[in-house]
Amino acid sequence: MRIERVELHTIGMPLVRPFETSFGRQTERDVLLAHVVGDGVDGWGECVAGTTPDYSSEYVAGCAAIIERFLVPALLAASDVTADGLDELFAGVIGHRMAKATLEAAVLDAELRSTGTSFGERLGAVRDRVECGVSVGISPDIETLLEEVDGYVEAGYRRIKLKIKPGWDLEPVARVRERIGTLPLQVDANTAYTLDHVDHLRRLDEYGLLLIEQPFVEEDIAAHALLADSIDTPVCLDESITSTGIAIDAIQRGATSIVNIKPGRVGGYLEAVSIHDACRALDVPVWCGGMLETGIGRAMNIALAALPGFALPGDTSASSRYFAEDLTEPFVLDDGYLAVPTGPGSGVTVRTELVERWAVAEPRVFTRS
Ligand code: OSB
Ligand code: MG
Repeated sequence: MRIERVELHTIGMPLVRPFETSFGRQTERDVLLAHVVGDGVDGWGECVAGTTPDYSSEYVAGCAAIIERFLVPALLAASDVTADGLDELFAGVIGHRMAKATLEAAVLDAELRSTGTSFGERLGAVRDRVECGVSVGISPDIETLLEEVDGYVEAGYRRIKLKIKPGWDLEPVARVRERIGTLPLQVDANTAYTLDHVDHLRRLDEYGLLLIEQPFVEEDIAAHALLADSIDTPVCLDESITSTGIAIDAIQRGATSIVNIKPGRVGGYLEAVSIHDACRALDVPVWCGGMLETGIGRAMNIALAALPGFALPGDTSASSRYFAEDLTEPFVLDDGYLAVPTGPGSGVTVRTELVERWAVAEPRVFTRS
């Protein structure tokens, strides 16, 4: 398609529960949205980067800068843009995968809307609904944690994930395990540990966890392989997995036996499918991570999570887990599942009045010169 116009919107969406970052608590989710228009159709994509660079080196304002200065000019200069061709079109920009993924999502959405194809059909979904888990942040105390977990169990979530860090691991895990019985449970350390903690982490083995996610820094594949050798709980990488090649390498080196796939982290949905395919060929199960997405990214993630290799419940929670009001029609949990959207593109409709109401800056508009 010929892209005529790209709009970038930055909004602040009120969260129902504050989100902890190393820069402090956030009560709003800052979201950068890309809206592309061309060939009589339009598409939306959202950026998964956070306000601050604490999950990865990317962050909202940095993504906006890369998109404005380098990626949008490339899109508007091309005579024919396809989602499949974006890798090559953006090849001059090294890294910045979350920024690239934002535009990929918008272009895919527009492309699929023009042919009446859904994300699920395009990506290769084999299910019409996906099993959902929920990610639970570090709580001020155990009682608050148990209350929050009780609410999610009551809502029907099929797997609980607890964030852990040194000083907040064995006790919360033991107490939650006791509380939820045999409901699947896993933990996510977001790089909070070092190799000095191996003996300590081994003590998690007695709680029958599905997996431990990203205990060590992103770059240290070798440390994860060492841990995987000395612990029964499967090791799963999140932050470290930024491409298909790195996924294959980490699997072959014994650093990860389950992979968390987040489309934004790997540069988009097409790369996410490629990682899924590679993992499947190596018999490694995958699951869909989350980045507090609005209904736009959530719709696309649910389509992805319906691919055959997504063997574990994802952090694909209902809209109400995050927002009192979502940017699209809300995703509502039904018996622990979310339905895969079937309409063209993402299958959801962006409520543009909310994009306006929650705007934190004037939209930036780019057109062909
Ligand atoms: O590590 O999976 C993570 C949120 C932001 C950044 C990193 C992570 C997360 C989550 C929340 O765990 C998952 C979600 O419910 O979207
Ligand atoms: Mg994680």
